[in-house]
Amino acid sequence: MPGWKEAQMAVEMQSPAEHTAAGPRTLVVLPTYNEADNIVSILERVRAQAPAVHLLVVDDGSPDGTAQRVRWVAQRMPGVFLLERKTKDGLGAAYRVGFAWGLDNHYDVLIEMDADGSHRPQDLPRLIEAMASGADLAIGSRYVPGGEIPNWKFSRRMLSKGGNQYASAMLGIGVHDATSGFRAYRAGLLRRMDFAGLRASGYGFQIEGAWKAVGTGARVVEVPIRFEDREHGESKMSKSIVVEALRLVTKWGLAQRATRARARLAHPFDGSNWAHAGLAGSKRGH
Ligand SMILES: Nc1nc2c(ncn2[C@@H]2O[C@H](COP(=O)(O)OP(=O)(O)O)[C@@H](O)[C@H]2O)c(=O)[nH]1
Ligand SMILES: [Mg+2]
Repeated sequence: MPGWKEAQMAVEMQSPAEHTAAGPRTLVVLPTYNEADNIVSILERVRAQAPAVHLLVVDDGSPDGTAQRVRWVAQRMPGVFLLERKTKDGLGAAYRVGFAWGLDNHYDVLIEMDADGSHRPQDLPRLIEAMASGADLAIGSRYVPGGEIPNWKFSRRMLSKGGNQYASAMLGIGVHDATSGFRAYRAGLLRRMDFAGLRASGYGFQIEGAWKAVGTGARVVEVPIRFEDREHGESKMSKSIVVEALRLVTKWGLAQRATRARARLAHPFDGSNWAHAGLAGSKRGH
C-alpha cells in the first residue's frame, strides 16, 4: 500500500505536531474528488463548529481545481493540510493515506467526513463529545432514533437500510448504520485493528472498519445525524461499489461462521467459543 509520503504534501503552513490545543488532538479527514464548489464552505463551517480540530483534505488530482481552493484556504486558516495524489483511487485508499498521515503526526482522534455537504458540520461536535465520553468509534448514524435522511426516495432508503441490516446480520456487529462515512476513530483503535489492512473501497470500507472495530472489542457508539443531499456536483459512488460491498459482506460473514464452527468442533467444552458465536462486541455502547 502506498504510504502518505508518496502522496504530495502540498500544504505545510505549520507543523501539525506543534498543535497544542487542550484535549485530544483531533483531525478531520476529507477525501475529495471534484468538490471545488463545496470544499471551501465545508472547511470554513467545520472550523466554525469545531475550532480546535485540524483538517486534512486528501485530493485525488481533481480536474476541477479542488486542490487549488484548499491551498487558498490553508494560506488563510492554520491547521488545514492537503495531501495530493495523482489519480483517482477510491475513497478507501484516500482514507488509508489520510489516517496514516494523521497517526504519524500524533493525532488522538481521526474523523471521516464527506466533503460534499451531506455530513453537516453542526453534527460534528456530537461525534467529538461521544469520543470524549469514552467511545473508541463514534458513528454518525441515520438509522438510530433521531437520525434522518429527509430527501431520499423510498427505494434509495430501502437499499441503504436493507444493506445495513444484511451487513449487521451477516457479521453480527449490531451496528445500525455500518455504511456511514461520518465517524470518529480513536487512534489506538485504528492501530489495533490494522486499518492499513482494510481492503475495500466505498461502502465496503466503512462496513469493514466497523466490523474490525467490533472484533477488537472496541466501544462503538452511534450518534444520530441528519444526512443531507450533496450541495453541488455528482456522487462518485457507483453500482459496482454497492455490489463490491455486498460481495465482501457475504464473503466475510461466511468465513467468520466457518471459523467459529471449526473452533466449536475443536473445543466443544470451551464456553468462549459459544459466547463468540453470538453477537460480537460485548463492550458496545448505545
Ligand atoms: N480522494 C478521493 N475522494 C473520493 C473518491 N470518491 C469519492 N470521494 C469523496 O468521498 C466523499 C463521498 O463521495 P460521494 O461521491 O459524495 O458518495 P455518496 O455520498 O455515497 O454519494 C466526497 O467527499 C467525494 O468527493 C476518490 O476516488 N478519491
Ligand atoms: Mg455524498
